[in-house]
Amino acid sequence: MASNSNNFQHHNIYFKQCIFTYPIFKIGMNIVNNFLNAIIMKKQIVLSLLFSMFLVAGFAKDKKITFHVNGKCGMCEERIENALDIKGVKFADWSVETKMCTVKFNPEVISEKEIHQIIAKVGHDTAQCKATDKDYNSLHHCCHYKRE
Ligand SMILES: [Cu+2]
Repeated sequence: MASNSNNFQHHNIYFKQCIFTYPIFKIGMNIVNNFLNAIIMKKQIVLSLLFSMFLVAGFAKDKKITFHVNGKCGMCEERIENALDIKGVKFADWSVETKMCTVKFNPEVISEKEIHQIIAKVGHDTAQCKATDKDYNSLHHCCHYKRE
């Protein structure tokens, strides 16, 4: 009998502890859960923001233009295309036959005017920007195209 009542007392103490600690434990778990959920939500928001930024960067910005650039030979082609191998320009092609230059670029990084100036700086007159005599004269003699 004595051991039985002892057992009961033990249970009673344990039960009382449970009643006390369980709500605290539950509140604690809720806080931890909310905290973890907040972190997961934040991660999802950051990931979707990054993803939409990638989409905008990849598709919305490029502009394609085609304009006349004076020149003569394959060396001119190399010179013009190399000059446009810069930040903001995605694609550049100049044709010896047609003298037309096609450029695909990001207008937020480089302007159309700057593209014309860059080509003029290496000695080639463009539809919008004439090379200086000094820059024209420093071209290889094979490349001295007829100026308009
Ligand atoms: Cu040339």
